[in-house]
Amino acid sequence: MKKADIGLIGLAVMGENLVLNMESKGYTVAVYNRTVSKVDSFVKGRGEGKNFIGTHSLEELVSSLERPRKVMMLVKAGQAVDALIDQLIPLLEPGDIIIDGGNSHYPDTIRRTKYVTSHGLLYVGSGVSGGEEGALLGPSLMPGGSKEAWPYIKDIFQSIAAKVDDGTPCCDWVGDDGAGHFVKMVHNGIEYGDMQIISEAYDMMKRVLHLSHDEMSETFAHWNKGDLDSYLIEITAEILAFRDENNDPLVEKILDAAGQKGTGKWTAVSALDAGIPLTLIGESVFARCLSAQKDLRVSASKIYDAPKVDFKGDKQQFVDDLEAALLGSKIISYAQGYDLMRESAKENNWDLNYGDIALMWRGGCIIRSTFLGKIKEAYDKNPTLEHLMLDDFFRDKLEAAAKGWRNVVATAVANGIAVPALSSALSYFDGFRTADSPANMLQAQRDYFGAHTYERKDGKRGEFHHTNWTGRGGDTASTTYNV
Ligand code: 2AM
Repeated sequence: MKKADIGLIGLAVMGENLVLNMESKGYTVAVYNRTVSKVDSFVKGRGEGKNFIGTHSLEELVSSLERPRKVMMLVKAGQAVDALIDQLIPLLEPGDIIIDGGNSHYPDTIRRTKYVTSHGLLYVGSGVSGGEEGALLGPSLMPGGSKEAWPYIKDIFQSIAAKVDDGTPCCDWVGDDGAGHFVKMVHNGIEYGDMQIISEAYDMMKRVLHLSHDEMSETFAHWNKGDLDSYLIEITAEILAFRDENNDPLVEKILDAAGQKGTGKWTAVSALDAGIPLTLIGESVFARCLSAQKDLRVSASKIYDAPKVDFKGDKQQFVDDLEAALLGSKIISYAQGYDLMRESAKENNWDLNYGDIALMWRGGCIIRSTFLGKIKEAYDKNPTLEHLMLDDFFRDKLEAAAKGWRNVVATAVANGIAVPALSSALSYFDGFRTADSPANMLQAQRDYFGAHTYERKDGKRGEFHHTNWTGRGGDTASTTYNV
């Protein structure tokens, strides 16, 4: 019997769709699932008449595979992955490849790569983005781990991945050990940010401009033809136009308490650990947390006065300003995300290709957009670009957006409307382009109360001074640390 090109464990919806995608590209796939009845129902159901080999044990799965064997897991992140790895190791031979396509946290993938490779096998942790539909029709794939595995899985991965207009697949090797899952995590964080800024713009359109849902939908649809062209803007236009059975906009009936699965939080935590100002994504995570405190907010809304919304400006101009605010904030968010990737790559010894990462996100995934093409161009132009905001194209865009963006934030503040992401992004922009920050005061305070020392503007970097500010503190300096 013909052996399978790859094996898959985990026939939940992502797994099923991914193997259907592989099969449609000419690969034979062996499938296995813990609850084995699912194997038969899949092979006789959606897999009917197709090149699948249904297997009822891990032994059977492994023995049905072409060498080097490639076994991909798409199971619940966490314990299940470790358990499966332990079951697979004795069944596999040196050079065989275990792939984790689930939503694993990257430190786990770093640990598992070490563990699996210590047994002579190869390990790949791959981010898979694009949801169920992406899995079936073309996801964005972000594989990392044992680089020696890449030549063996490259054709399968790139053939099932989404393609951009010129046919380039949204999948390339990301880097060692946990790099693939790390980049997927940052992608999810950026997704949180994009969704939050869009929600804030919608809030302003509704509460400041009193636009109808059709007008809002048309505005987003129009923006989708410009710099903001992206999947999330497109679905926002559709959501705003969607009516329920009573012909009311459904979105207004949805409870404003956001859920989260934790990848945005992981991104923010990584940024805190790495000492990188990832403010927009951080605010987006916290905005979801505040939204979830619905009961508290309802109580507070009864005891605090809200400023009366009063807008006297030009509506169309303000819509244009909102577009500018979204674009400016989006640039900040991606610049911060790339800053985090750069720092984490340094810490983990990953050789990340930032242009390729933009290309992997260009199609297939939730944050797909034409904007990412511009990021790719920036890194193609200068592969060692230190920060996206130092690129000419993005500088010009930020400069052009600033006026409208400031007006949006000022209007929101004056009218008592929370815009945490749009406003913190603007603060970051202003902080970033300011050579002299007020941190001299912080340093003075730290030295005053804790003898933490400071460097001088007229001195050499690395030369620390302590002042006996009160005449009582003595001259002994304490140690300091820099994040
Ligand atoms: P199941 O159908 O037997 O529950 C998503 O939950 C997928 O992960 C499902 O295919 C599920 O299998 C699988 N899964 C969850 N925990 C697992 C485990 N400990 N071992 C193997 N597969 C697991």
